[in-house]
Amino acid sequence: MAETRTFRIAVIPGDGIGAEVVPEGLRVLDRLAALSGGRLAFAYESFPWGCQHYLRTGRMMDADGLERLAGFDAIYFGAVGWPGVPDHVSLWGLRLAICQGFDQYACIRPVRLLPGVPSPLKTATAETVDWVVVRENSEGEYAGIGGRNLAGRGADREVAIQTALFTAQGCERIIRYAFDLARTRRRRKVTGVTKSNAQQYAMTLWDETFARVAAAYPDVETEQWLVDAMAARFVLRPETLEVVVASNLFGDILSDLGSAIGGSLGIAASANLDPERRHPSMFEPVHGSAPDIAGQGIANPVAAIWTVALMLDHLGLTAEAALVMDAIAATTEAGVLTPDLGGSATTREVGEAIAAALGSR
Ligand code: GGG
Repeated sequence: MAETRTFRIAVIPGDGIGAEVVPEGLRVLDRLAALSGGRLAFAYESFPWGCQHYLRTGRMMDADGLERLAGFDAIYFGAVGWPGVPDHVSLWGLRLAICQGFDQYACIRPVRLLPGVPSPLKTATAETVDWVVVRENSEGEYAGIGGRNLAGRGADREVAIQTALFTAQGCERIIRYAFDLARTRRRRKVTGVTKSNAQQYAMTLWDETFARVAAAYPDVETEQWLVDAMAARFVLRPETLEVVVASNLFGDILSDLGSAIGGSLGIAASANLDPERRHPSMFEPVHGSAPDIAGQGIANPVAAIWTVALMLDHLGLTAEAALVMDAIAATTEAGVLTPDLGGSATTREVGEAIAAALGSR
């Protein structure tokens, strides 16, 4: 019998529905291992980090968190944020601490319309809604540089400065990543997105870097768009999009819009990659902790399971990743959907249906 390949996965369910959807992703991984005839195994270690941990210990993750995560093959993350802990404390203390600490500079967010899923766009089809947002994930508007001062003069005279940081190297590496990704897609096309008419320093650096990188990829079609126009284009001409590369904040906003066009935030998956593989990469659904539906067992696990497919791809298990995507599509096509998509299935029922569809393929 072939030797078993064991992948070590750090699991951080986090807050709210993170703890409900992550088990469904693990169910799918376990099913793949069971179907592999001993070829594959996944060894998990779970970390209880998140807002409850913060309320108990004063930290979103333990002080040696990065050291403990460093030896894993991948990190599987749920969601962060819970009422009672300020959102900037929870985000910086966990998700950003890991993404920035491990220099996971490429955040990959595919946008697709799955079979059987209704889109709010009446013209949307699987052919017209199929692109990837590449979000810069290490600097930009998330550099965390700034401060608040002068509150002593009265609340109405306080000042705040929040500075974005754009480096030529930071721009170049994410734009190169986008071009390399475009070479693997049906159309070789990259659209760079900025707001360089208003942001004349940082975003012109991005635009000029984009033009320089583009010159090294003559086989790839390119465009440079302003973010406001790009938001409208997502809705009006989605069929013209293939790989969209944008700064940290713009990429985040555009990918939420893309998720909504794909039917629901409950579907959208993401990968926070260290493409150079110096550190483990982290895989998480795009959605947050959704306190409004947490605990009801109705959160959509598709995003978390699609995220598993992105993780498998990164681990070199491309056939298994394709199997997971096929199983998701078979399940949505069969109408096994959670309430956000107009169905009545529970989180667990959708997870079980996807795991079962793996075995029938
Ligand atoms: N699973 C993603 C998640 O929990 N996101 C929380 C959030 O608020 N993210 C904002 C951001 O990363 O920009």
